Amino acid sequence: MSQPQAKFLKDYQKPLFQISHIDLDFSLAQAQTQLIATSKVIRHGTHSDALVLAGDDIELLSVTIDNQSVDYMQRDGELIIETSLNAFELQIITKLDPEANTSLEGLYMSDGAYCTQCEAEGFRRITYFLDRPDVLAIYTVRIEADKQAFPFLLSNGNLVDSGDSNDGLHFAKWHDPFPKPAYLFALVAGDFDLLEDSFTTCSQRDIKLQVFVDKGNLNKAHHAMASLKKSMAWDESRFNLEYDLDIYMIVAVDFFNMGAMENKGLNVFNTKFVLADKDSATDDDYHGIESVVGHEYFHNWTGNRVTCRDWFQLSLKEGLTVFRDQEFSSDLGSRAVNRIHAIKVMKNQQFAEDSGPMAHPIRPESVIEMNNFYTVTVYNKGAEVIRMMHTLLGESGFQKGMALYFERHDGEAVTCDDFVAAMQDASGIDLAQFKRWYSQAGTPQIDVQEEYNSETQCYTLTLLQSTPDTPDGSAKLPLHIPFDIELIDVAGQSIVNKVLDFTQEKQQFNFEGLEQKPIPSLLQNFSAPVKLNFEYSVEQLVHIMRFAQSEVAKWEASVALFSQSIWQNIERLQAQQAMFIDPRIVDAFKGVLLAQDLDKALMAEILTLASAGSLIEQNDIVDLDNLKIAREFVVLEIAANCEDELLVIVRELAGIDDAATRALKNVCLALLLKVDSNYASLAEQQYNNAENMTDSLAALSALNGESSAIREQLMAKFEQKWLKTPLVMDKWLGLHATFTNDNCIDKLKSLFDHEAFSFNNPNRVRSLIGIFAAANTFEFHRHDGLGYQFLTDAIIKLNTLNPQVAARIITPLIQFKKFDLARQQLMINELNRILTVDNLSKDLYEKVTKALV
Ligand code: B3K
Ligand code: ZN
Repeated sequence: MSQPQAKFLKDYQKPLFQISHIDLDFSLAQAQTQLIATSKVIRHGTHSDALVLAGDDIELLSVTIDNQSVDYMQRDGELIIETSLNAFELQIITKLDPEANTSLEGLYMSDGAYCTQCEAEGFRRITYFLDRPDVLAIYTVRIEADKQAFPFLLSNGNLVDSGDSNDGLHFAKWHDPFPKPAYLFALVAGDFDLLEDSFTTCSQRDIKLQVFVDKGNLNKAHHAMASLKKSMAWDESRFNLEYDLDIYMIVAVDFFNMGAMENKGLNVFNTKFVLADKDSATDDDYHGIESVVGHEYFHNWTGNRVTCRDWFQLSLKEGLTVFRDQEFSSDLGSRAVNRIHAIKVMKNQQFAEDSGPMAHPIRPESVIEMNNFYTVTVYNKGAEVIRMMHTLLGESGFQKGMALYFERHDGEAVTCDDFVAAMQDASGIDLAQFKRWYSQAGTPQIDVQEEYNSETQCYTLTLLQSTPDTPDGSAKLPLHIPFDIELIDVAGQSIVNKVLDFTQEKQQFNFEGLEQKPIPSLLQNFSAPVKLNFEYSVEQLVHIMRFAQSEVAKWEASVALFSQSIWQNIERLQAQQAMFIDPRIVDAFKGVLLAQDLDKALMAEILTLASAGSLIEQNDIVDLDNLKIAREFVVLEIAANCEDELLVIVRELAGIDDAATRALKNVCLALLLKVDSNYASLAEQQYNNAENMTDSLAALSALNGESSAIREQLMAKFEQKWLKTPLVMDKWLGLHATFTNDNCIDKLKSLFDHEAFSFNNPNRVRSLIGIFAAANTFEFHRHDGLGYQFLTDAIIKLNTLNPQVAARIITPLIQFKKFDLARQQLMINELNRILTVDNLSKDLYEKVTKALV
């Protein structure tokens, strides 16, 4: 078999044909689904090339042009039609087998309902088409199916006709007046509970809102509906963007590869991001729902009305829409805490991707399997790049840029360059150098030196930027970096608070008239997605934690204090010296526990001590075994020295019904259990008294550090209670996956046969296997290699079942370069094992071969 080939951005060519309209006529039936697709095709320009359509895994029944049969050829995922006509009607009849489709791309079944997922290239699994985002067509969709089994027949746009047909069938016809690329097409047919509401837009149009959920879940749809209404109001007030169709539908399905999908007027969601009530969903779940509902809604303008010219431009819609959903969450909740979450994703996941074999710029230049590029780089670093433009232009300049972008490009498929041009033209700020962020992979490093001259009273910061080489070979030129700083005096007063414009490889910034050497808080708010190298002293960090104006800076300083202590202890261990923690560090954390004026959610973030996974990302190479010992030591020292304070908080805050309060209390509970396993009784008490999922789960998770009778008992109780609620059982599976115990893997294997688990369902696979590999650091990286083997066996099984999910959970295995040679070899062996699999998917092929280069 030939090896999968890469596609290159530089090879982009405009489509040779345009499809302006398409009528889809679906007959959905259990045994076979038939689709008649009738398109208006127009030749672009004067060429005489054949019409080449993409199609995957579908049975072709007939092809006609203007009602005449035509000659065609089929080869490797393509249908080639020779014709000399310049405008014609093309009709293609295909047969599909949604029941057998476990890839969850194209048309498939989720718990007895038909649904679709077409982004990025899933429409070609439905019919042969110009399946590329720069072909925008007007869709009319007729669906016919059994009335009893599938009472709801949904597609994009407005319902224009419906009724009964023969033999217990019924039909619905939908028309979407907005031309759209095929990836935004959607169809759903099934039986659901329906929550309805409405929203009146700023121009007084009434929009019908519908949330469809599995039968029996109606009471869990209210938070999603409320989030949708908030999103609609927010996009009007902050971005001046109004909804366009008369109806907006969300359908929640349990079988879904990602979080959700922004299909025009008909979003399909993973149930995880719709269903919630306080018994079954945590505070984090509530927050996640609000943010994903917002994200998909915001795509209606950033993605749907203005879409991508080609898939290399994915960040055009994703980076921008993540930025928008982050702003939405920040305007509605705590800006600092939302920022901290975004920073963690960048430092823990995106930095890892950027230093690994899959490193790519936010606009990649070559791709084998597009589904592999829905990454933290394209999404989250993409959002950081938008955020930097926002910093450089300010809110009003940025909004002018957005307005110009829509004025120029509404209804078009465009590039990242078009976006930046609109920002530049509207603001008058030169973004020529800034645009390098789109083409350079890798995490830039900024080395900072400080100097203070007491005679001239001048303080100087010298900044040096460099970006390490990445396997994609992208050029590394100096970037335009907004570098946010605060200078604080010894008394804790703020002297300077500004964003430096850092554009050269090396640049000096002088601050005159300072009577004493100030304490610098650098790269505040993570103002650019870079690594900061600056040797902070303990004293400086403690000062920043106390006095910085920015809450995010306080948190950053706490992370640095904790991390520094761990790296120093790793060195001591390597030199066979006793471990030690500077008492000022303990005091700093105690100070947070005692603080009266700090937001509880921020306190919780500070006390959530950096995970092993996030520590690994701070250095190029890591001594994992000593990291484990050093981290346990430092955590224990902090917790043990704060035992009384922790106890007070856990006792005093118990039972208070507020998310931030719960977060703080629960992180303190977890720390107490590190001090003394006798505190397990506190966790047990909390579990038994809990009136919400956040507290139940926090109790179990605090007990997850070691095996105990209480843990066993409560896990069994939880299982019994929630056995029939899949989303909650995912949490239970996740607890097993993060159990830090030698027997963890054996237990996980035995759970493959549990009724709550299925390899066919991505949520289950992520909970049991994905979380293990991504978060159970020391069990995954066991010396005997059993962790790697466990993951690899699952990946091989998923290769045929669901290649997208297989390629997603492989991430920790391809990032092996940070570890010792023995571990590296074990990981490489497993990757080689994957390479020998028959019919290896393009998804896995791309990642494994890049890792093994
Ligand atoms: N655009 C979709 C992701 C599609 C994933 C394709 N493998 C969800 C989102 O970003 O909103
Ligand atoms: Zn998105």
